[in-house]
Amino acid sequence: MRILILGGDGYLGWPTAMAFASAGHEVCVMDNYLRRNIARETCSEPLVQAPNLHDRAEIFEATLGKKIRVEIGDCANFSALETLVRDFSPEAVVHYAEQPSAPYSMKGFREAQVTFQNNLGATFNLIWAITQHAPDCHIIKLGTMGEYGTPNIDIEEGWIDITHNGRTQKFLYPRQAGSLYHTTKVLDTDLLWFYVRVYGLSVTDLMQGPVYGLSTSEAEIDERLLPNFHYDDIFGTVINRFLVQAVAGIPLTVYGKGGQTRGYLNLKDTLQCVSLAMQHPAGKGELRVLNQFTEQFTVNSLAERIQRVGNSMNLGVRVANIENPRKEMEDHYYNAMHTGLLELGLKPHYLTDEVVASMLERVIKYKDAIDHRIVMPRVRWNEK
Ligand code: USQ
Repeated sequence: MRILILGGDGYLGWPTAMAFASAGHEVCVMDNYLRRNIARETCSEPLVQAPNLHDRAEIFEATLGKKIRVEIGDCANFSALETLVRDFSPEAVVHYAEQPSAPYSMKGFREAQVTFQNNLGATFNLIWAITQHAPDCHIIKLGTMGEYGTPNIDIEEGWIDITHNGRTQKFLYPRQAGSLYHTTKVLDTDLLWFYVRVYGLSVTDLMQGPVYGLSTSEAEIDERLLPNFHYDDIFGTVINRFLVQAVAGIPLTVYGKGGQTRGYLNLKDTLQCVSLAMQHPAGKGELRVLNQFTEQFTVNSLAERIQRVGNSMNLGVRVANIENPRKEMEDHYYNAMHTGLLELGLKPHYLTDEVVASMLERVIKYKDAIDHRIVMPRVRWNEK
């Protein structure tokens, strides 16, 4: 298949590009280096600096013998995206091209504006480029479990039947996100749903939880192909941060009471999920929503697990409940459905002690590169 990956330089985008190319697909990636620029601007560099996208593609071709076409360009610029869609004529598009950091989006007006314009602009332009030049193309959009927030009822898989005054209809499950970043994903979903109804697009919205992991099978072949592993407060997701903190001797930064519950998944499972969505496309005129995570944890239970495994490796891990920089519930009900991807064939890689130990081992290799200054939270939700 011809697969276009938007945001192909990212933590998820690059491993996805490699996985599809090594499976024999024709892959083109587009990226504007927004994450790299924000990382530089906010001193949030990854643990290991990745080669640029052209170099990554060259290394990949030299080691695996498969090509990945690279386009450096901005999806929020319609003519750049339209030209590529017309020229490449994708059969599927994976849309990761969004500013992915909740803390960055809450830093101030300029950061909120960048997030808003980039994320909504990219999604809007993609919809129009596909409508005009590749109307049969399946759009696989990375949404987030954070769109639902933490409601006091079970979270369904995208849709809910509502009975009101004796009449029943299916609606998108209510969304109430906890950051401007997460809110842009809610708006993306609404845009997609509108254009699915009007133009009969075929869309899968993957509501993904926080991802963890340092490697994928293609990256094992050459270290220069590793995903961008962030542990700072801006781009680092909580498990990745805790792994680095455990190795660096920094007490694990549990925000507030630590009862915040989320659905998590291994990076390897992100690749499986996107591939399963691709193999089983949404129908025409369908917005299919799949909740993409494999296990639910509280932040406290993650910290306890990483502490226990770290201590068995003599790391002397400590845990500290620090003031929560975010506005979020620290103790709440959470029960989210996630059967859709399992029914499509997902075989989860769970967060076992062995998996935690192997991730810690890998971080230990790069211990000297850890920058202690970028670990503690630098952004507060209620400071403007
Ligand atoms: N947390 C801590 N300590 C830390 C970092 C985070 O207690 O040092 C807590 C947060 O307060 C939150 C939970 O851990 O309650 C998860 O935080 P996170 O930073 O791992 O995840 P989040 O900011 O929600 O965003 C990440 C990705 C984002 C993706 C999202 C999925 O950066 O792109 O959309 O995970 S979800 O959270 O399901 O919306």
